[in-house]
Amino acid sequence: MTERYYREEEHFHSRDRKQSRKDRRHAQETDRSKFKKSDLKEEGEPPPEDPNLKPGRVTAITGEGVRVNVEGTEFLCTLKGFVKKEKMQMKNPVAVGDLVRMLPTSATEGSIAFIEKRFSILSRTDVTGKQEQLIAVNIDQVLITSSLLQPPLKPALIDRYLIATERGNMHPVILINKIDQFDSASEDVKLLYREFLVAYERLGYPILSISTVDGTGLEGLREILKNKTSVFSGQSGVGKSSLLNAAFEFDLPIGNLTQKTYKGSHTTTTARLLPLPHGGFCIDTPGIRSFGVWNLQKEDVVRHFREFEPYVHECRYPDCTHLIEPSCAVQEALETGKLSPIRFESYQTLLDEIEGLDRRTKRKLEQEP
Ligand SMILES: Nc1nc2c(ncn2[C@@H]2O[C@H](COP(=O)(O)OP(=O)(O)O)[C@@H](O)[C@H]2O)c(=O)[nH]1
Ligand SMILES: [Mg+2]
Ligand SMILES: [Zn+2]
Repeated sequence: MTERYYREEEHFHSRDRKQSRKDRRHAQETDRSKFKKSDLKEEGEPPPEDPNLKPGRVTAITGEGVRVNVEGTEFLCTLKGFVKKEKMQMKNPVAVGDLVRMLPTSATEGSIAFIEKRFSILSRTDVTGKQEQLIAVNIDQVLITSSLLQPPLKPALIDRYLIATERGNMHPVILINKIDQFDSASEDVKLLYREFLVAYERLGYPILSISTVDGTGLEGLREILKNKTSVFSGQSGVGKSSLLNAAFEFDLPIGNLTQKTYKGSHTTTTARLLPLPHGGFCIDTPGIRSFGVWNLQKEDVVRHFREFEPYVHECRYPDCTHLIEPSCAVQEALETGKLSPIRFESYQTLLDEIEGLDRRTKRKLEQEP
């Protein structure tokens, strides 16, 4: 899997982990009063009262370090040894959007001493499946971006983002880009698009059909982004960077779609927090091949399909999976057209996947001596 950006970020964090162990040891040897265990700041604790510390916001994480904006000036920072230990055990203890306190060490460099409590987190399961990987934090809304045709609309992927958005305390907005291709689309694609709109609008999700080619929806997008912090998420090639360029005249690199997969070529390699000309911030993220919701348990899935709820209550089996059981109220609702087949399929796919993961873990455990 080529996930250049995340590899770069990973490289930074693994290097930093080693460095911070070294820092801690060195500090303990030179000054016993510093870096004591009690110095580890707990989540939500007030920041250390050091007048030299400057409040800033993380704008990007690259192989070189963490970029922190302090009153308009960018500093390239490292993480100080006592940044929370548990955070160090995450895939990436610091993320784009983090509010931090940093100690300048020169006019352009510094070290992060404290990370403020986050009010929202967009994360996913990392490629190993074992750790939470932060994509961006302290954001108001996730623009779940997809395209109509190239790559094709994938409601199951949109549902995963919807779940992650809900769990991470953010508002979702669904963007369907490349709507200029509607006329040239097949009847199947047109039908799926229409069914999608009906089902998701009924659920109350805001949806914007948009095009960077003919300008459809760009004014609406600017309105949505105004004075908020937003993150653009979605498969590579759907047009996230193009949308930002078209709406705000940014100059972000755009990818070519490969003929075979219609996926982009990972032109955006680093998530970046960009100030918007009319107020607000947005984060363009690099494309990811797969998106797994972090720590999603089988029992939790149905809660995120909120329209299933009345039928779940009616269901006669308390532990019904609503997939194969006979005379299940959820399936009856599906058969009588009260529930959308798109949503049901997505529910099924998610459960199957979690089951599959479970089975794999079980098999592994059984194989272990
Ligand atoms: N037809 C059409 N193509 C678009 C539109 N927006 C972007 N593209 C194309 O989609 C490809 C991927 O765009 P890019 O912005 O790099 O996608 P990202 O990976 O999501 O950032 C490029 O070839 C763009 O020219 C659109 O509204 N309509
Ligand atoms: Mg891009
Ligand atoms: Zn049931």
